[in-house]
This record gives sequence, structure tokens and C-alpha cells, in this order.
Amino acid sequence: ERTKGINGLEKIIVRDDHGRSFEVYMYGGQVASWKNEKGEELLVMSSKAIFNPPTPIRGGIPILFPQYANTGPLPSHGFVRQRFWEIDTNPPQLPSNSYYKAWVDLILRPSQDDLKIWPHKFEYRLRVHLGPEGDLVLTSRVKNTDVKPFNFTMALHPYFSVSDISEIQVDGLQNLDYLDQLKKRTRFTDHDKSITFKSQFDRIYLSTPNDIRIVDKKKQKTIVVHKEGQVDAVVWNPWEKKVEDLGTEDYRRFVTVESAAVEKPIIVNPGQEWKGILQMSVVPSS
Ligand code: TA6
Repeated sequence: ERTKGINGLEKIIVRDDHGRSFEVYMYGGQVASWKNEKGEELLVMSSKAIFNPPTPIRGGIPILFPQYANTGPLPSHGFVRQRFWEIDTNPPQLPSNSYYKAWVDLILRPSQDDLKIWPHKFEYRLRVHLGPEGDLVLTSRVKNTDVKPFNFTMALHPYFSVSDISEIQVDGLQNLDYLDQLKKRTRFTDHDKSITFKSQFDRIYLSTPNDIRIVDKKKQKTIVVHKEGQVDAVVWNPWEKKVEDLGTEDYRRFVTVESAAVEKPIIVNPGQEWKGILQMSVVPSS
């Protein structure tokens, strides 16, 4: 269903036959909502989110491409989260099994102005779909439609809904190296058993396993973040640091665990396509 969202910005609402749903804004190709069969929202949108291009939308799942943060010459987090995507009229084939319950295919191609700041022709195809258990899957495909190779860094930045940031833990990143974004990206090794949050937290974990878990004891649930094709993972919570378009208490309600490729840029040769998967599921836990 194609409809008008906040401020008249177009969005697509997709539902499966169990009553689960997600919403994607054409602006940013940004998922803004993901609900389970009980209608519970699994992502967070800032109470002060600004739906007014070219401001990026604070919440849901922003797509950061072709540059993660300020790691290169482009504006921070690249530009595709501030562009209007289109429905992909020529999407990749669906697999023949019945894994896809509800889906949408979007595409972004750079404009002439985009090519002035990043001179590489590409097609970014984004498929968003619900799996059989209501898991949300984002499949990214970046094709080089130019005549020379290019490389990029990226992240998918989901604001996951949690009961309370100080009650949760993130597992699966033990003994890994990380770059601390609060210390000019100095490299450390994490020796803690799991990650807990007591203050501002902003780390790029390097070459992580494919599965990372957000354990929320209070809600008796675990969010499983499964990623393929993006070897790094960013974990972020701003705590009380002022973020302009974030309500003062909003930080308590979310954590971001991001599938990312930061340390080693991804290289795509002409005519070739890179593919990355981010699959998110919520499972009961005690
Ligand atoms: O991925 C974490 C991060 O890079 C943080 O450093 C923080 O700035 C966050 O992304 C949000 O960035 P934004 O540009 O949306 O304010």
C-alpha cells in the first residue's frame, strides 16, 4: 500500500497475513516501522524526528552510504538517506521457495548533483521483506554501472526498541577489536563478557561474527541481528548527550546495533554487484 506519511512524505506499508507489518519511506529508503503480530513496534522513531528533507529522519533504519560517518570527504553518513528512492520496476528475482511473505523493492540511482560529490554511477537496490516468523530482512545490492571500480563504506543503522537501555546487554562481540568513536577511533580490544550501558557508547567492532544478540531480560526477549556481507558492527547509544532531533528521554528506549563495512571499504568493479543482508528477529528469552 502506497500512502502519505508524516508531512505528506510518501511511504509504503507492507503487511503479511499474520498481521505483521513494516513501513518504508521513499525518502531515504528508510524503514520507519516494524510491527509483530500483536501490533507491537520493534523499532524506535525519535519523538522529535524531523520529516522534512533534506534533514535525515531520526529513527527506524537509516541507510548510511557510500560513506559511514565522517570517515571520508563526503557529508557524514553519505547521502542516500537524504534522497528520494523509487520503486524498483525491475527487481531481482524472488527465490523459488516461499520464504517471502511480504516485500517491497526500492532503487536509488545517483543524480547529476550526486555525481559531482561522488563521481561513480551505481544502482542501490533495496529489498525489504518479512520472513515466515515475522523477521525483517533488508537485502542491499550495490551495482557498479560505471566504467571504473569504486569503493564505499556503509552501515544500516536500526534503532531497536528496548525496555530500558540500562537493563539490556549485547552479546557476541567479546574479545573483538573495536574503534572507540568517543576516543577518535582509537583501537582497543573488548575483554568484557557482554556489553552493558551506563553512559554514552559508540564503537565500531571489527570483523565480527554474523550473529549479535540484544538480550532484554525485562521484556523477556532477545533481538537477533544476523548480517552477511558486512563484516563490522557499530553499537551506539548517545545517552544524555544532546542530539538535536532526539527527545531528552528517548535514548533510554533504544540501542543501535548496525551491520557495517567501515574498516575495509568494499570494492565493486564495473558491471559487478555487491550484496549484503541484514536480518532481524525477535525471540523469547528468560
Ligand atoms: O553509528 C553511530 C553514529 O555514527 C554515532 O556516532 C552517531 O553520531 C550516530 O551514528 C547518528 O548519526 P547522525 O548523523 O544520524 O546524527
